[in-house]
Amino acid sequence: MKKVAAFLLPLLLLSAIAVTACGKTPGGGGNTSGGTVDHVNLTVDDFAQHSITVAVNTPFKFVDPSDTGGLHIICAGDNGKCIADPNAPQELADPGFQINAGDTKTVTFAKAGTYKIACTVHPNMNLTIVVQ
Ligand SMILES: [Cu+2]
Repeated sequence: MKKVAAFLLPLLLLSAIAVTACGKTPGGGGNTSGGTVDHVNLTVDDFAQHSITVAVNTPFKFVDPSDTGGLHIICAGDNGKCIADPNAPQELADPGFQINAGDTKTVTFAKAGTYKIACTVHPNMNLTIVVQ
């Protein structure tokens, strides 16, 4: 019996490591090409306090998951407040756009740069988007 346990233990440890390594990639969600992402999920895992890289002049989606999502109001800004950013897409200007669970909002960043994105409903939702 002891021999079986000694054999199984390393296997269990390896399995645990493999599961951990296959965990979520933070900061974004999804289809990547050239290091950029084409959408972000409005979730703690993907949005809050993350930084993502987005391609300039390419449609980019804010996705509010139907199962875990909720009401968000997204704008260019910081810590729950909209801050005017003349380079940001018009949809992100004060007061931002409202989005509900299951909805998707597509915007296009026409100018390269670094954008801070906030949610006026949840001041802890802060996302940095690097457009290149
Ligand atoms: Cu929110």
